[in-house]
This record gives sequence, structure tokens and C-alpha cells, in this order.
Amino acid sequence: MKFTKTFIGALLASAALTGAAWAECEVTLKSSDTHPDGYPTVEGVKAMGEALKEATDGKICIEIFASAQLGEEKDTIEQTQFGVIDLNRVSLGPFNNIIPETQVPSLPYIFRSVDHMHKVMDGEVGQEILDAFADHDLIGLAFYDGGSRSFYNSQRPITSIEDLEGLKFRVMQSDMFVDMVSALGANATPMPYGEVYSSIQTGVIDGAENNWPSYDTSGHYEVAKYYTLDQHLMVPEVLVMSKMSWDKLSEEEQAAVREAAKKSVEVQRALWAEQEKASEERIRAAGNEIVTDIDKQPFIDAMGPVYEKYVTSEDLKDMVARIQATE
Ligand code: GTR
Repeated sequence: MKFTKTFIGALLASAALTGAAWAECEVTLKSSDTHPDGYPTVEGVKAMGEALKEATDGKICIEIFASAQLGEEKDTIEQTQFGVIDLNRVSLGPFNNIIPETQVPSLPYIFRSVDHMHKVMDGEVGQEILDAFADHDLIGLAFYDGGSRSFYNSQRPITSIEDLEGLKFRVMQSDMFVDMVSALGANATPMPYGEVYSSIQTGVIDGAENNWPSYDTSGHYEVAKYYTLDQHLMVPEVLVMSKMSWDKLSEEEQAAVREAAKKSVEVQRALWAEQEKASEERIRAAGNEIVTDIDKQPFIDAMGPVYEKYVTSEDLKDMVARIQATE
């Protein structure tokens, strides 16, 4: 491709403008996301950045590194703990092995509906989970929507739990998800998100599991044409800040960060609902085979051993009971 002088000029001008925009801010928080620009989680953090800049009279800005530019989730979490990355928008899944409280909303079929999930995550249980990050050099700021996750694969339509037998699925790097897939009679391989496409393409795995927007924007729908809406997980997304970066801010600025994060939740949720529909439409139009009519009860019944293995302490049992009692 040959670039015209005007095009290069425009590029330089926009680079200079972006540079100037950051330069105006005394503090620029570096934020990571595995998803591309335009994805609801990225747009949510952008909204937070605008709110924060306004609240601090232009002193604190957020610069987002989308599309896993700073690495895969598990690695970026470590970098956030070390203060190399200031903010990180990730799934709760990769925290499961280090922060037990994050396992609870990551349990299969724990939420009855999106409304139920919102009530729990916006209430005291959600706050307790955000607070649990503090023991791990992180500050939990807010939860975003991540829809329901269902299985997709390249081999065959899954119309019942029996159809899962023998298939190999990628899961997030969480032991609980490995056990979840085993309990359903399939095999699981934990793997970073960025390796899933080529692993399905080359037959290393048969498929993975995710929500509509991720199935769409990752391109996984191109290599795994069968999607069954068994909706086994409804794992919230979380926005965390490095404790090291947090400690550099004044109390007033910390309050502004919390407030801006909370404000962005509304924006993200609205965008999420739109994106779910748009992604579903695109994938259906692409001709993928979608199984909607699936009896979930056998899937739910198979999850007993997962709850027994992971919900062990009194605190976690109590949290599960409170979630189940939430109307
Ligand atoms: C997506 C989630 C990402 C990432 C990904 C995965 O739904 O938004 O943060 O966790 O799933 O499966 O790795």
C-alpha cells in the first residue's frame, strides 16, 4: 500500500494530538484489555477515563492498550500486581486460582438471570469480592457485564450433555473450569485467549466456550461453527487497579477513581446489551449452527462435584447461600 502525503500528514497530526492530550495530564494510567477497540469493556474504560479526567480537572487520564498489546490476562494480572500496568480489565476467571472469593460468581449456573447477577454484584457480596483484591496488591474497582458463556466446537452440534463426550475444550486458566468441563464428560485444556483460534484451526482442541461478543470478535466462530446455548457460566468482568499505582494518589484522587469506575458501569452495560445482539446477528448470518433448544437440567445436575470441591470454607458456603437467597 502506498500512503499519500496527506494521509501521512493526517497521521502525524493525530499522533501529535494524542501526544498532546496525554501530555496535558500529570498522571496517565496505563490500562490493559484483551479485547479490541470498540468492544464494550474497552469502551467502558474509555468512559471511565473521560469521567476521571473531568473530575480531576484534567490531571488524571487513562490510556488504554487494547487487543492484548500488554499480554495475555494471566500475565497482565501479575504486571498489575507489580505496578507495571496501572489498570486492568479482565475476567474474574483468571483470578480463581489466587483469590478464592472470585470463584463464587464464577461457579457454573450460580446466577438465575442477568438481573440476579446484577443484584448480587451490585450488592454486599459484590463489594466483599472487590475488597478481597486488597490482599493481593490490587484494588477492585467495578464489575462489568460479560454475558453467559456457552460451548462452541468444530466437530458437531451439541444437543445434549452426551454429545460433549470426548471433545476437547479450551478453558480460561482456572482449575475450577477444568473440573467443570470434566464433570460434563469432556476434556479441558487451560490456555490463553490469544492461542484459541489457531488451536481450533489446527485441531489441537475441538472448541472453547464464551459469550456471543467474544465468539464473534475473536473470529472463533469462523473455525468452530457449532454453538450450543447451554449458558453454563455467567462470569462477571472486573476492573482492577494496581495497589502500587493507587498508593501514589491522594485520597481525593482515589475517591475520584472509584467514582469514575462506578459511573462507567452503566455505559458498559448498555453497550454490552447492544453488542450481544449485534454479534448474535452477525454469527447467525454467517450460517453457523446454533442450538438454542437445550435441556439445561442435566448440565446443572452434573455440577455438584464442582461445588463440593471449590465451595469448601464457611465463608464461601455463606456467600453461595446469600447469592441463592437473593431474589
Ligand atoms: C472473554 C472475557 C475476556 C477473557 C476471555 C477468555 O469473555 O471478556 O476477559 O477472559 O473471555 O475466555 O479468555
